[in-house]
Amino acid sequence: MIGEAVKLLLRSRSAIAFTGAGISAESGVPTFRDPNGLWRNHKPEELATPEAFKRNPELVWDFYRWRMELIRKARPNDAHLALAELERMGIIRAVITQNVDDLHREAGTENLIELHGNIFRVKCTSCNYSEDLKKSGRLEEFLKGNGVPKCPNCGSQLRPDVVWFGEPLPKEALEKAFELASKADLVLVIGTSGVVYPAAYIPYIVKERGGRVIEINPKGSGITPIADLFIPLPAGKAMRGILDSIKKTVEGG
Ligand code: BJW
Ligand code: ZN
Repeated sequence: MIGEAVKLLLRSRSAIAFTGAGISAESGVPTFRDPNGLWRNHKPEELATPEAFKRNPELVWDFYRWRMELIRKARPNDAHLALAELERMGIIRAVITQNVDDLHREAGTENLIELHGNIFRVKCTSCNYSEDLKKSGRLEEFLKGNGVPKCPNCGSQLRPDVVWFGEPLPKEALEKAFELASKADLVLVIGTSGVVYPAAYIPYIVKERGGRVIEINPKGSGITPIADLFIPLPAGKAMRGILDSIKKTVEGG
């Protein structure tokens, strides 16, 4: 199976990767819909919708501060690192992620498209203020605070710069993702349940245009029915195997 994936990747000319929460599971970041996932204890409609934020912004901020703390301590795993290496080798063109955890960037992926935002960015609910807390150096200060943070520009409530249910995805990111998908001859789908749209259209677009779909996930997903190759392994293990084998092939030949 790994051998087949390697063959397809080496033959491809415009491969992309499409990732979800499962790629960060081995970094200790909980997924959403697995048995121990985030939605087991928290209802999405109580935390990940604009209505929930209006109703109880304190609760929503408690949830996001807790996740920021957890994600801040996480490190990219072999799967994030392998994708970055495959990009440097010219084998993968871009990583399109649904994740907000910044781990692809930390791993060194350069052409990264974040469809659902980034948990380390905040934006104002009234004006167009936005802040990258890692870049501004205010993450520590921010995490120590409590309650609902206020906009330094206009005093309104700040919110996490992530995409909640019922909200549009960032236009530029979505357009770029669809464009890449429509030109890709292969997509490596890693660790997503493939049930959240419009993101989940990406593998379908690749497939429709005649491209191959390789899926890595210990369990089946909404994408499995269209996968040309399904690798039922954790992301780190599968990607380590793929990268090692590609390196051997490239160096050997
Ligand atoms: C491993 C592993 C290991 C475990 N290795 N793998 C069309 C059809 C139907 C519905 C819709 C549709 N279009 C829109 C909708 C509505 C809605 C939607 O999709 N609903 C469905 C759920 C029914 N979509 C929206 O509302 C979107 N907005 C929108 O459409 O706007 C339209 C609009 C236009 C103009 C004006 C106004 C509106 C927005 C969706 C936003 C999603 N947001 C979240 C939260 C982000 C912030 C945060 O992190 O808090 O995004 S929800 C959550 O789900 C998060 C994820 O990115 C997303 C996907 O989850 P993911 O990554 O797949 O994780 P899991 O947990 O589901 O799966 C993990 C997988 O990993 C599993 O398969 C495991 O087996 C696997 N795994 N260990 C590899 N070691
Ligand atoms: Zn403001």
